Amino acid sequence: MDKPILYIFNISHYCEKARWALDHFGIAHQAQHVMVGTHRRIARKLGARHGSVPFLHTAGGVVAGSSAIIDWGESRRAADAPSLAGDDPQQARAIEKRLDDIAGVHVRRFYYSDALTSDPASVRPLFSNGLPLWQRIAVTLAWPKVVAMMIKGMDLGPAQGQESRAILEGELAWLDGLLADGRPFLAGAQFSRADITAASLLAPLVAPKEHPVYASVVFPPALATTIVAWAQRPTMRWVRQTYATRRVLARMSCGAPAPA
Ligand SMILES: N[C@@H](CCC(=O)N[C@@H](CS)C(=O)NCC(=O)O)C(=O)O
Repeated sequence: MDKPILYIFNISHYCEKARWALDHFGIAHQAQHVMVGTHRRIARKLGARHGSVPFLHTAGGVVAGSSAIIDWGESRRAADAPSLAGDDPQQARAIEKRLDDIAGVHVRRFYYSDALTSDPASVRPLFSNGLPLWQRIAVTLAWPKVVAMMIKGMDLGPAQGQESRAILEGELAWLDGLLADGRPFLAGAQFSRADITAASLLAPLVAPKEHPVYASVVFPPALATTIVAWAQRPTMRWVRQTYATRRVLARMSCGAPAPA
């Protein structure tokens, strides 16, 4: 195989985390936007133990999950690409895990609770852009079913959206607290996997212009209002700054920007 294939949903912030890490490591890869509904079958066929995106098809097998993809990339990074382990690897992993388990889940639930109940059609292009024509048609035809499954599967709705927003307030207060001493990185003195995780998973609340997808997304009303209300929080400033300084460089180092 020529290059590893990273299977993604363009909209997914966990996929952005994996894509950013591979770019940072200077590992050439093909980002393959996969049709919702087929992703689990493809993952199973490749031998993944679970079917969520992102998963990476490599010559040596499949690597599933953003965290495992970072681990895989660590030992294959380009000679001039710095490690993402951080100078306090335990702390970097602990921060990453908390972000994966809480902020990542609730950013997604907050966004979809608003978008899929107020204007589901606005989300569809994010799942169909970049797919071959027949798959775009299939996504369009299946969209009402997909929306119903997402609402059930992620427990979405106005009250749930507000609950997720409140949980995010707590997580942002924690991150604002970490950043209060003016540190440039979340864990120790080096840019690490904790930073890529925080910036990617919070990017839907910031829409940084360097993001390969969100810069052109129209956000639903509650999210748009929240983006403005939270824009000057230390964490959001930090996400913008991290994208501006680190994401562009990472994409250049890989030499092949991911498709939007
Ligand atoms: N902790 C996982 C989370 C992955 C995840 O939740 N992926 C979502 C997209 S944001 C997904 O594939 N959902 C559809 C599914 O699980 O079938 C990671 O970091 O990779």
